[in-house]
Amino acid sequence: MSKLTQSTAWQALESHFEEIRDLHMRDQFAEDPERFSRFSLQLDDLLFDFSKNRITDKTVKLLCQLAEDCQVPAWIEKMFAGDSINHTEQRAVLHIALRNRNNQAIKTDGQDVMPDVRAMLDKMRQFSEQIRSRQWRGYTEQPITDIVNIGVGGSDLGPLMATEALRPYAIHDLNMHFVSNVDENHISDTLETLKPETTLFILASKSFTTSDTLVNAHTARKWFLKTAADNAAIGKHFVAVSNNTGAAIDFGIQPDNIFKMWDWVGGRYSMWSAVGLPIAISIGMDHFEQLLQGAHEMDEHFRTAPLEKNMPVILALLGIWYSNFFKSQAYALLPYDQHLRYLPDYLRQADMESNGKRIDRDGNVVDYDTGPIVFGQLGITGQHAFYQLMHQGTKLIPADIIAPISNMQCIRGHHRLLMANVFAQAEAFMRGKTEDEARAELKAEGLNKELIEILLPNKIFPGNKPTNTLLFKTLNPLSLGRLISLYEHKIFVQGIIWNINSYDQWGVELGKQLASNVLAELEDHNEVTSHDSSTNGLINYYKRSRPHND
Ligand code: G6Q
Repeated sequence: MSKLTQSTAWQALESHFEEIRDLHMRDQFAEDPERFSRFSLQLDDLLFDFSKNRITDKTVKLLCQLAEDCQVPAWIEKMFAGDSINHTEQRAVLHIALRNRNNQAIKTDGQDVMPDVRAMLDKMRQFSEQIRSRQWRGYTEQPITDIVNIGVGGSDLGPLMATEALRPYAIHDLNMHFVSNVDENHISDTLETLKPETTLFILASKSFTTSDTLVNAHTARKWFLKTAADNAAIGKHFVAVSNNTGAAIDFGIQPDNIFKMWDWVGGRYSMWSAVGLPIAISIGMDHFEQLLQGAHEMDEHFRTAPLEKNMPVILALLGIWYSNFFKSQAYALLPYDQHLRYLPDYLRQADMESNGKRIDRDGNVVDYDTGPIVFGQLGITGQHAFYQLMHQGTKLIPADIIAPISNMQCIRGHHRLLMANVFAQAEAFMRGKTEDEARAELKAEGLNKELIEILLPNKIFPGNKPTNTLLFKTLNPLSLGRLISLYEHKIFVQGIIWNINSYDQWGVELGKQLASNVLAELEDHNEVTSHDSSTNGLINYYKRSRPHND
């Protein structure tokens, strides 16, 4: 047995679980009118209601004890102090430095990283302002109208999510595009309507070795040169964000057009760095800095609030409660705002790539569950699709419901109905519908007795399905920054308790390595025999069937 499952705090939680597993939240709410105020936290206008969880005061106390015993506060300090907490890559984890707004030094290996961070922000400001003010001209002296970010995973999902989330702040004569898939349809569909003379490409790749991104980048350059016909024009149309300056220069990017990243920024935590350049161009640097400010405020809260009042800590502990004690396998993210449509994708990567690990920090295989299967979609779309399983299926799926209180558009009738769905769904997940309630409803519909008996079991909802609800005034750079930082730290706390390294990604590296081995075998028409019979069979079928010019 691992240290974690043997610990006093863990075992106390196991016995406590037996005590409360059959409690129904409907009864807990009926017995305690103060439940909402006791189980909710607020940071500025961000309200975190966690009262619709299968918990009591004792649960929260025991979970906080677990966090204490796992030394969460000490680990928070280690992260902020720039220790190499990503031990398998021997790197510090300092996305918090990218949004450090209080000018205090943040050191790693004895070196303050803040001067470099500030220089990067200045460079982003200068560049984004030139593009937005139309001072930056293409090779034919026309201003830029279209920005194409070419990157994948951590170099794509953050800017994609945030530019969409903050669309109302964008200027309308600049169109943002994101190309991540090496499937040629992605780049060719994107380039179809663009003109080389008014297009700017941002090649975002921390390593500058990711083949998907490089293949797309080469295709973009070829497309561009077909019209521009002059390599010198590349300087006005291609910039790079990378830690591998040499490779970016070899590609043909001018040194001045390279925005630096650092080892201590993980891809999926990098939207606060120059990887966020598309965000800065789209919404302007002042708004980008508001995004950083929001994240910084959550960082400060995380660092200073006591465990039981600490939003990321409580969110994390609730996740542990369901994963490890209720043995729930999944976790749903349900935003109720059209502009948050990429949020589930973004947080799915952040969570699953960080905590999808089975080896602990001491090199042992864990004997407990770690990261859940994270999924989600816009709440309204989900309601008409997969909520059925959440309400009446056999699985327990805790969910976070996320919604802004008002929408900028203010078209009468829309936002109220949206919010009505938020409250109604969270309540329905919690209360369910009893047999008596279902019977009364069917009777009220005037159905005959026989039909009522047939329908009745199908109309019962067990309820007792946990949800957190997160509300904030409006979706703006500040509130988005807070929200993303909240989830980043939630993931961190869970990683600490599970004793895993949330900041490496060997599973991703494997994918990069495997594809390049097979790619070499696809170069010719020879029969492949180096794999298992299925892989050989598939490769050979493909080689026989592909068009001759492929
Ligand atoms: C993120 C992951 C991964 C990475 C991409 C792109 O944390 O490591 O999603 O961001 O594989 O890598 P490059 O930026 O190096 O191209």
